[in-house]
Amino acid sequence: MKIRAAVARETHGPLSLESLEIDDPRADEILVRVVATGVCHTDIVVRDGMLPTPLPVVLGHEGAGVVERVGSAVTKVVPGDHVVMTFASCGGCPSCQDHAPSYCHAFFPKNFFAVRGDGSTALSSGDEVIHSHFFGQSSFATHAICDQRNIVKVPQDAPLELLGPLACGVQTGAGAVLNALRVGAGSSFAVFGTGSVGLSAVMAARVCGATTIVAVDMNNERLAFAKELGATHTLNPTNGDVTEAIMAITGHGLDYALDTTGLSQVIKGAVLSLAPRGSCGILGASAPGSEIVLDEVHFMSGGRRLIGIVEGEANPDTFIPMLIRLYQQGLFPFDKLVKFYPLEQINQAIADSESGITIKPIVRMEGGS
Ligand code: CXF
Ligand code: ZN
Repeated sequence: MKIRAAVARETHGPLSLESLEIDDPRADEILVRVVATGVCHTDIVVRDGMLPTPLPVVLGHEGAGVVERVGSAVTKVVPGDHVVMTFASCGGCPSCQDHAPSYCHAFFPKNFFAVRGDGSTALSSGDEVIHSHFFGQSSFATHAICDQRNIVKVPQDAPLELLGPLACGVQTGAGAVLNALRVGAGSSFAVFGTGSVGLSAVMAARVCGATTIVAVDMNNERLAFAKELGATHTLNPTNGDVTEAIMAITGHGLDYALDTTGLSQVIKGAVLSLAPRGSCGILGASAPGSEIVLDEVHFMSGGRRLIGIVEGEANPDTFIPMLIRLYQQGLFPFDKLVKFYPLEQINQAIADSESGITIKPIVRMEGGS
C-alpha cells in the first residue's frame, strides 16, 4: 500500500515528504491509520545523528490513530479501535515480565534500531530500503505498523488527535511524578526545566496534592505558564542561587526533585536542594558517556536518593487511559501545551519546538492546522 511519510535522509537536514510503500501487517502486526503524532525532543536528537539510528528512516513515536488491519495472531485490538502507539518492549525479559516495560532489557535496540527483530523494515521507496519501526512505529506518516506490545487502546470519546503525546513526552513527565517518585499529598516538589516533560510533571504534582510546587527555568514566559498549570513558586537561575531560594521556600529542602535537563550542574543543584530522605529523579538524556558529579557527603549522609527514570516508569496499557480520565475530568489539562500543524509543515513544527515557540507540536495527517 502507498502511504505519505516524512523521511529523515540526512543528519540535521529537513525531513522530506515522500510517497512510500508499506508492507501488509504480518501475523503479529497491526496497521494503524495515523490521525496525528506528537513531535518529541528524541525525534530531533535522532534526526541530528546523536544516536545510531540508521538513515533513511521515518521517525515519530507519539502516534495516535485508528486500527485499520490486524494480523491473524492479534487479539488485543480490532479494526476501528482508537489507539495510541507508545515505546516498544520485548515482553520476555525480567522487566517486561514484571510489567515494567520501560526498563526492557532490549529497550535500546527495540526503539532505536528502526528494524524488526529479524532485521527487516516495513517501508520502501522503489528498490530503496527505508527504515521503519522507530519506537516500534515510525509515526511521521499517514500509516504505521506496530505490534501488540506498543499499542494502547483508548476510549472512543477521547479527542484522538490530541492523545499522541501521552505515548512519550507527557507520559514521561507525569509518570516520573505519579509512578517513580510517587509524590505525596502535602509534600514539596521542584522540577528543573519547563518543556513539555517538565510542565507535565507540574500538572501531575498538582494531581498528587503537592502543596509546594517549584518550577525552575531560565525562560520567564515558561515560568509564568508553569504557574498557570499549578506551580506555587518559580525560580529563574539567572536571578540568584536556586538551592538557596528553595531552602528559603521550604525551610529544610525538597521532598522530591525532578531534573529534565540531563545537565550535571543542574542535577547537582537539584540534589543539593533535597531535604534529608528526599528523592531526585533524572530523565533527560545527555551525550553518551556524560558523568554526574555530586557532593558525596551531603548525598550520603541525608539518606537522599537519585533515581533514573525512563518513560515515566509507566505501564502504558493502564497509565495512558488513566491520564485520559484525569484530562477528561479537567485535572490534567495537557491540551494547553500543544499546537497543531499539518503534515506538510512538519519541519516548521520541529523548528518551533527547537526555538521554544511551541511546547508540544502535534502533526495532523489530514485536515491541516
Ligand atoms: C527516551 C529518552 C531518552 C532515553 C530513552 C527514552 N524517550 C523518548 O523520547
Ligand atoms: Zn519521546
